Amino acid sequence: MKVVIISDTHGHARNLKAVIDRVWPVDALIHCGDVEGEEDYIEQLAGCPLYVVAGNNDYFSGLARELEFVLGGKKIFLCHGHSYGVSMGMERIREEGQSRRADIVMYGHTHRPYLEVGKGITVLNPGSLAYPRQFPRDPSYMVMEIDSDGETHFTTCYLK
Ligand SMILES: [Mn+2]
Repeated sequence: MKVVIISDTHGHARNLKAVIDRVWPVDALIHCGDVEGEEDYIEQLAGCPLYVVAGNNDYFSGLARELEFVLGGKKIFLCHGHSYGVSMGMERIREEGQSRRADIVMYGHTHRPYLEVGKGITVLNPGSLAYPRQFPRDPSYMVMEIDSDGETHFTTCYLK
């Protein structure tokens, strides 16, 4: 199973076309929030199941703030992360994921890719496809592959 994770497109999801050219077909697309009204456009473009949550800039959106779901036997906790102080550190969001017995926590908000593969839990942020803040400022996304043994592999990818 192959899944692409993106975040913080802020109404400028056009970079998703380049990701689709590179990575598709995939089994699902996950968006960690700050989608700014483009969820239908993104879902049509992707042509696969879309899991998306509201970010702090999705004021009037009817999207869920947090989601829990299972993909490839892995329990995923998806949220934008601003409610768990992710700009200050990963402690609170990691603890929240542990209390929910999640295998993988996915968040956004910081516009910086982050990947922490722990023994019990993995915490990740794909960065922003529209407004990257890490150096160098290349738009980023992540690919998650779950193999037939149930092992997960994560790759952070950049558009240059
Ligand atoms: Mn944002």
